[in-house]
Amino acid sequence: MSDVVLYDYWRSSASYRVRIALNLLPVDYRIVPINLLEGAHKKSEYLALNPQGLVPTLVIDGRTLTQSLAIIEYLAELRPECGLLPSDIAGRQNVRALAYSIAMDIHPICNMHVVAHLTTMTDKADARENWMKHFITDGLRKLEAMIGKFDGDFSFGDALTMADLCLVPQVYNARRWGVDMTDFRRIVDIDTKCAKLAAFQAAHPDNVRP
Ligand SMILES: N[C@@H](CCC(=O)N[C@@H](CS)C(=O)NCC(=O)O)C(=O)O
Repeated sequence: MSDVVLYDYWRSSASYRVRIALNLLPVDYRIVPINLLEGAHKKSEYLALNPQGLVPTLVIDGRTLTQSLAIIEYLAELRPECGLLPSDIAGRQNVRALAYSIAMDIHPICNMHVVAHLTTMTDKADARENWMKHFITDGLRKLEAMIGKFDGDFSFGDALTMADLCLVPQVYNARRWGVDMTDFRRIVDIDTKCAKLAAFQAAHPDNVRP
């Protein structure tokens, strides 16, 4: 049994990012499911690992790591040859800007506890769906423009980077909420290319659902 443990929720896009990174490196790991719908992330045992009460948490090298992008950067520094972060300072800045536009601008306002709070403030039955569609569409439009500055098969050139590890779970989430993807040609194209890769397939929520 692997010593590397990922505390994960199958539908969590932050967990999905880390699953792809682990598969790409590759690092052998086992998943401990944390069921967000049952509140497992708020139990004291889990809070002892991750005081924010968010998934994912990765235990690796005897360390307990939180925050998906900080985890991916840890893995990228552990194995620089994986190329998840480019070797040059300007390339790394570009990749982080793309990744952060998803992980720090779209994801937090569409998070479960944020949207749950929204529904306590309105009686509108479609408030949750409208909120998700609005902010995901707005964020993806901006991401499409950012990616348009770079040529290549993936978000930043012809190699996979941390930006693609954020893009694919965000697209999964967008489709789940019924976002119209017609205007996001580059994003859809990158997602299609990634979907052909084994590391992405193995990380897909349908393949890790407990
Ligand atoms: N910035 C954190 C965000 C983690 C996060 O928000 N995870 C979500 C699932 S995608 C979660 O645990 N949500 C629980 C909640 O909203 O109560 C990261 O990237 O790890």
